Amino acid sequence: MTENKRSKRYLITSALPYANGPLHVGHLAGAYIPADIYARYLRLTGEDVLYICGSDEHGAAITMRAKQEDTTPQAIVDKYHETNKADFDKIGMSFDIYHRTSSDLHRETSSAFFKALYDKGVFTEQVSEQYYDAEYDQFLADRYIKGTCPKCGNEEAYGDQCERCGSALSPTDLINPVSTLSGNKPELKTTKHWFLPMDRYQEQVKNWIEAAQGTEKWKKHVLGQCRSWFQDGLQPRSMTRDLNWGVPVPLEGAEGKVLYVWLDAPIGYISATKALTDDWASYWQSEDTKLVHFIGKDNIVFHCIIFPMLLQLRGEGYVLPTNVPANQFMNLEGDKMSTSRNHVVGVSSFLEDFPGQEDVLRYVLSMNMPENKDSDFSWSDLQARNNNELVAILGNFVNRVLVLTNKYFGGEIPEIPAAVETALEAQTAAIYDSLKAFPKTLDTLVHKYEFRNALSELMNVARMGNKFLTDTEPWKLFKTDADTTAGILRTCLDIIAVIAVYAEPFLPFTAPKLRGYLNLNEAEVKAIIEGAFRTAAGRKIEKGAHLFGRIDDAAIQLQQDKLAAAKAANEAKAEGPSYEPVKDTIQYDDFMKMDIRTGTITTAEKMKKAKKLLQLTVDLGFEQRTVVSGIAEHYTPEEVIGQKVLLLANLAPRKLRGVESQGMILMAESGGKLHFVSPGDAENGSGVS
Ligand code: B3M
Ligand code: ZN
Repeated sequence: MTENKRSKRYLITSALPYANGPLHVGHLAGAYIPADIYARYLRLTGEDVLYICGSDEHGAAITMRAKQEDTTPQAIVDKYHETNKADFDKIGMSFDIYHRTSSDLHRETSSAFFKALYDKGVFTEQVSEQYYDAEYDQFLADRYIKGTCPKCGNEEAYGDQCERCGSALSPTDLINPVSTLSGNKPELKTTKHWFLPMDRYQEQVKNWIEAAQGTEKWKKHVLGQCRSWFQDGLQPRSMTRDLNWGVPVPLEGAEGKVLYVWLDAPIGYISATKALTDDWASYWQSEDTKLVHFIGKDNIVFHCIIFPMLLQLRGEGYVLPTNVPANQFMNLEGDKMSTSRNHVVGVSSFLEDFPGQEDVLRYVLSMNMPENKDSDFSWSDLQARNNNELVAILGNFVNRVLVLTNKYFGGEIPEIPAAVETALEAQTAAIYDSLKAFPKTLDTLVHKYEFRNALSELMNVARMGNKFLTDTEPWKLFKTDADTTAGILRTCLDIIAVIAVYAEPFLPFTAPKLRGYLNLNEAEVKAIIEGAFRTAAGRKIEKGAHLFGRIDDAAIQLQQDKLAAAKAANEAKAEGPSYEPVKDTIQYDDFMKMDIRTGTITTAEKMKKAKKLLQLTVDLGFEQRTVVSGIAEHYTPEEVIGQKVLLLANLAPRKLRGVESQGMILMAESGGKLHFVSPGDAENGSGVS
């Protein structure tokens, strides 16, 4: 069906996300939804497909998170492997396996892969000066060191890569490097590592990439990045690290050293395939396999140059990628997505706020996919696409056809007289020509990784149906010509049948509903793919339901407020604590009028219809006081029992929600939280001055 020879089997991978934090919509738009569309489409059209993914559980990103959370790397990866796997599942990612690189199988596979290359003399052993943080007694590689990128001046470049210009770096390339552990200027210390002399193997990779363009054109920005690296000249890169978390280097004298995460992680695709099937070699070591890596643009050098270089050097017939259709980045409301700044839309938080609307998110991300340039996710766009496209076009068309078919014909299209068929042919010829041409158009776009255009073509089929229905007005015609009405609805059902089949890769939660409304079975799905299906008389058509619901302004405003609150919190954090100006000067005598005493809270309870107030009893030693305090949004009653406090004891009593409050507890406000000011070990009733 496409100009390229069809492969016998497809091996599809998505970048293994670091198991160090939750997934957000930018991840989905980058490396996961495009791959899932591709895998689902290939399965739908009868291809042999393996779709591989899993957690990337080594590297500095993990150990730094463990340090931040004062826990172990294993605890971090265990937590986020599970949550990411669950989120992928909830959003319909159809991986054949979601594996993990902290598994024994992966460690054995990557260790053996390294050893085989070592035994072939691929690496050079180098004792060199590396940056070292004396305070942490740790060498600094990758994310443990940052500084100014020598290529673009980005002051936040990491030791292995600059995320702004994409340059592959080594720590010693950085200008003004600092340790991300201590913040200190690192010192240089000698250490031994095994380097991949990429300069030595540049030609073989470069030649392969140029030759690969003859099979399938790579995206311009991908090819451009690779060519610019070749232009600059590849440099030797260390394939081992002084870290205690990762795949131990399987060599004598390599204690305390592990494989570089970007050596072991891509091998994770192979170990995951091994975990999935004993037949893994017929995918990875066969020239009939078409390997396609789906990634974000920051992973290009690793998937287009380093990993293919290692596969070439490994030999054993390992397949090299036919294509690496890397996506660019998706921004959020015009700003780069950032988990650390909480400027993200989390996958799980979206699904909590919009339950059952997985396909709304998939649709919006697909229509905005950053296939060749950065794109932007905005809440207003999500609302507009949902309301004006999914609801108003696809949902509306399907619902009207199902309602009318049930209303006029009890859900079963009757026999249509031959004369009516003939008369209708003139009106519907163009529609059936479009339906016949659509699968080829879609196939070409999907095989060119143009998923936005492919989904637009699918939506155009719904637009065509909607227009046909509106133009023919069967709700008016039925009164005078039931037979023609049946013919019109039958054609609309034929249109819906095509949508029901080809929506599967894009809207996997909606497609089964559509197939259910039309009672399409597997054989009929195949017939539709072969273009040999028409809705025959007597087919039971279900009443159906609204596929999508409108999203109102309030729901969008809530999300925009969440982002604004996160932004404000970041700004507050960035500016450091903001201080209230000191109040006007008072005289000593003014202060001496206040009688502040120490006390202990002995009872506490929430007050009815007053979400901010707790009613407390404070023991002053010489008496018990009832106090109403505005701390209910910061503490539960249980949390404050036994709390030592400072009480302004000679404040005039006042009624709050019907309770007389006899004094005021002194609280310190910081970072939006209220903190008790504790008198330490002073006895209850002690005077404060
Ligand atoms: N974990 C980087 C990333 O999450 C890395 C991908 C590995 S794919 C083998 O963007
Ligand atoms: Zn740079």
